[in-house]
Amino acid sequence: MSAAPLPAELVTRLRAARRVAVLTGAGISAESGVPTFREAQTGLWARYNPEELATPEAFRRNPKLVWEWYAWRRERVRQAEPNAGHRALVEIERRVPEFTLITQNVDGLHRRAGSHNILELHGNLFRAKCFSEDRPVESWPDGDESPPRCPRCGGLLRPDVVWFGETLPAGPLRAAEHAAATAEIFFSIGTSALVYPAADLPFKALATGAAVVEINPQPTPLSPHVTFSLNGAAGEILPALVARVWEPGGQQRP
Ligand code: BJW
Repeated sequence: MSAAPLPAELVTRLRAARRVAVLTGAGISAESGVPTFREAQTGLWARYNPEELATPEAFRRNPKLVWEWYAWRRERVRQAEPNAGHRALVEIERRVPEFTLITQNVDGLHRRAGSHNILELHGNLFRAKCFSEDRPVESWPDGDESPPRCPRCGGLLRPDVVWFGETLPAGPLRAAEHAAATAEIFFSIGTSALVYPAADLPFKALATGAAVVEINPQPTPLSPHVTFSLNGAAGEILPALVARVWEPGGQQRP
């Protein structure tokens, strides 16, 4: 049962919708045991601020530290499984004719859950690229060197993610902006809505007349602007929404 009541108008509009776009952030993976970006880190990493590690300057200063932070995060994600929130988005994609899943997450859990039309705006933890040449590498040696070296030029490898001050991949960003501007319903799920240009997407959707739905247990800077605010965990609210909209017998009594 959902923590928040599901507005009847949202249920009706989602049932009829032909174009839906969804923006996800770290909160959707929280119920898989993956820490969100801005929550306090634990263990070895507790004394570091993630915003100060996710920059090219941090990598230049201390490439080993930054590489090892990402190696630690990769390991945590490897041990995690997609949760009910990820799976509910797979169900929505099956039912809506044009569905775009825009994610800021680098954990790959949407794909592992079975989503198809995914735009990864901030890259992926499981890929690496050369810091000097800015070109992806197919694989890298898991040997003594940290970070490993680029097999082409011998430069340092870095995770293929988008750090602060770097531009987002142009194709996925353009596609995300198009999906936001043409959606009838736009969901912002599990994101603090602080980081641009992703944080601008719900406003692009609002500007073209979409209903914007936020799912988050905490208010964000987007909250005052949304059409429907569902306060609670994505892993509870999304399956309840799918059941209510599409499953016979999933209709809630008023
Ligand atoms: C739950 C839950 C549950 C918990 N269910 N919910 C305009 C204005 C001001 C600044 C800028 C601007 N345009 C650009 C900038 C600069 C900068 C920026 O936005 N800074 C802001 C911080 C102010 N942006 C950039 O630099 C971007 N580049 C760019 O714009 O290039 C051109 C340019 C450059 C310079 C100047 C101007 C233009 C690049 C941004 C790249 C962000 N990269 C990161 C790291 C990726 C790799 C990694 O993971 O290490 O992406 S930062 C980090 O934040 C990560 C995330 O994807 C991103 C968003 O975080 P997210 O997902 O929202 O996570 P949290 O932890 O913040 O929030 C979790 C939420 O979940 C919370 O709200 C919880 O309540 C909720 N939650 N449990 C549902 N169960």
